[in-house]
Amino acid sequence: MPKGQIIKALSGYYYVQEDETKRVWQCRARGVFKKRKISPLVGDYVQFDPGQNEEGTVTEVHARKNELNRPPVANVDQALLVFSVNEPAFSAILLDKFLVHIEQARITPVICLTKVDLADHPEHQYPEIKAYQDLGYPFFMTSATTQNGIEHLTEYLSGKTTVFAGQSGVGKSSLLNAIDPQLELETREISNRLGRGKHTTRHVELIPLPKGGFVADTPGFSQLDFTGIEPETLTEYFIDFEPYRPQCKFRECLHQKEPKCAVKQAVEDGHIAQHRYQHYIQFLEKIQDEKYRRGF
Ligand SMILES: Nc1nc2c(ncn2[C@@H]2O[C@H](COP(=O)(O)OP(=O)(O)OP(=O)(O)O)[C@@H](O)[C@H]2O)c(=O)[nH]1
Ligand SMILES: [Mg+2]
Ligand SMILES: [Zn+2]
Repeated sequence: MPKGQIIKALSGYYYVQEDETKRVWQCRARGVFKKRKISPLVGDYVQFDPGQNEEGTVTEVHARKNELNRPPVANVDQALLVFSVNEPAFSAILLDKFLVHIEQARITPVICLTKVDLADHPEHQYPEIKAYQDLGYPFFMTSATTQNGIEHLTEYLSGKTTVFAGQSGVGKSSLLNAIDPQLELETREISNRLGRGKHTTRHVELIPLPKGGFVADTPGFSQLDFTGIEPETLTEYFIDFEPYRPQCKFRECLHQKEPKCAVKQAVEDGHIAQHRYQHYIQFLEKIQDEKYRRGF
């Protein structure tokens, strides 16, 4: 059986790129996957039976390095969290939710602030932005309109598999078109002309980059929950708490009401941004509430 990678999923079909020939085969998934509750994802390495009549079958999904449900994709090296300065307005709480979500999946986050042409000084308009520049994750500022920062970002993405994630309309597809104009991905202007609704991109697809590597363009979304996160593990997803956590008096410190908490001290001393800590507490309370309602 030939081997390949799923590069697109659309209307019940999986498009598998064969390793050897690079040819793309249109496949269905075998019924056994449904029984075993496995649903193949874009990015999956698979075995497939090319079949007859141009329709193949995915027969086996190989073990994944990592996987995300939102957006649905597997085996990625990093996630580019795309946020626009304006239209839609920058949201620090949404960015923190995305960071937790990506960290939980053990994928490296990269932050990208787009549409910088729409603000004279993004950091003045949204003072929280400064905290993300200093957080320790790679950070980019770009504009698809002026090409600002595109070259730098393109270099950074080369040779890796990167998933683009962010709300609808922040400019994910526009950014990809700026990176490789030959892609001609559909963006909102084009979809308006075609009279389409809210989400311009409607499926997940792995797109090869000119200098190697892939990017996954995805439909935008903003609803994320904290499924699978325990109150005690949330702290691990806040990179800026890391240097202080070991100094908390209690080993299982939630940095909430405990005395002698080094994280709370670091917030007070200005080493951790206030808003980051506030979001942590909001998320923690939400997780605790859920747990309480589930009856522990
Ligand atoms: N001013 C400005 N507008 C931009 C920029 N990038 C994208 N836009 C506009 O923002 C709108 C949305 O862009 P898209 O690229 O379709 O956004 P998307 O994130 O792919 O949206 P979905 O596919 O719905 O998730 C379009 O009208 C773009 O022209 C930019 O750098 N500057
Ligand atoms: Mg899009
Ligand atoms: Zn603490």
